[in-house]
Amino acid sequence: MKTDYYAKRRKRLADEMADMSFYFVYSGEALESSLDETFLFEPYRNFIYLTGLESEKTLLLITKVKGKVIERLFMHIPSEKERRWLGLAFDEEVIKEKTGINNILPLEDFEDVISRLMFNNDIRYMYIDEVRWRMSYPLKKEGLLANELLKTYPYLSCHNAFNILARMRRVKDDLEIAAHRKACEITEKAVKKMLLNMKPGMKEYEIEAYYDFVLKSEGVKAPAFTTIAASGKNACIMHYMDNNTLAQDGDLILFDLGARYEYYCADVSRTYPVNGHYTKRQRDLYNVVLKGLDAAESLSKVGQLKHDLQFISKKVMAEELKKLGKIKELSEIDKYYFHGSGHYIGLDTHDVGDEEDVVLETNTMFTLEPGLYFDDEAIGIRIEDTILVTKDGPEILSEGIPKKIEDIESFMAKGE
Ligand SMILES: [Mn+2]
Repeated sequence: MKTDYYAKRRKRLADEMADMSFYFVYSGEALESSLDETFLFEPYRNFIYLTGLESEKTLLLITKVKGKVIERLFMHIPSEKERRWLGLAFDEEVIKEKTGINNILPLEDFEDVISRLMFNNDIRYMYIDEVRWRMSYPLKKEGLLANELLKTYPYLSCHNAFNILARMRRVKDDLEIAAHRKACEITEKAVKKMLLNMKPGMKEYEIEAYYDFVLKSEGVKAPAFTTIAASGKNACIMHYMDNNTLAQDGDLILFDLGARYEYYCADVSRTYPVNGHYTKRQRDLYNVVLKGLDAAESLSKVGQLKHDLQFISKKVMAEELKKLGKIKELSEIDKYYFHGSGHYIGLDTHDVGDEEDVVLETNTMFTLEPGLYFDDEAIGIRIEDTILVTKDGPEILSEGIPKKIEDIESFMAKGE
């Protein structure tokens, strides 16, 4: 049962908590976009990881007192008006069943529960859970609450549990792997739809629309990240997202995209010929990148230093470019290859858990994405796969998305 996975994750967290402590995490709220509109609500990923719940304005509190662990959810109970206008539902039994948490309380009760907890017990540690990408970002609910609690209980010792969760999230359980597979399957279906409909003279966004259509049809509310559809020289701009240029006959087009399923992200890049056929030159350069990717993928095994995989791709690509006469010295590859290759993937596209000197473990998932960018030839090529490390070696979850030149050309020849 799904619920068991969430319960197990919470237990692992509680096991890492010191005795006489409490932990809390907030689900978040939809952010204002303009006037009365809000952005799509994105639950805080550690919250959804521990509960499976997508509800806004919800706090999970885990207390550990004399070894006894109690879990509580504090939820915003929708008013009549909210039920009418937003259809916000609140069914305690459904929430209990979904999360495996039996104590469901109104959000306003959080203060009372903490007051009693602090008064009745010698609580020493407070764990908050706050993701902090930049020091300058405003404090989130967890940080604000922690500041308030520290003013009231200055003898509490406060810790951020974010990295405990990050290490947990690095190794995926079966529920997560299944969701990832699904995200990759949808991505595959969507890319194939695009390939069968792409023609010279279409705008990049027209091509992208075929991909979006499949995502929507599969119930994907939002992709894992903004799609890059970059034809010709646009492919040499790393984060080109305008996608409004005419894709010309003879151009290559670079896609970097991924569907999201139950918040699990796929991340795949492919570089295809707009007209269905690579020129000799495009073919040669494409195969340089593909060889770079293959070399790193074949070494994606348990115990491999993850950070080193990018250098393996780079070395192979440099040798191949030298063979083609594009460079004379191997070091000249830096002119054409200048980004890192690969990141963990999970509830976030660039997922957590990427510490120094970390080696690949069974059930870790990551991407490899070598690329070469030739401004002088208006050619940018990146090929990226989503990879699962199994005990028997790498499993490429995006393998079904055409990647070899002969497969691409024969697939595109089918047309729709
Ligand atoms: Mn990526």
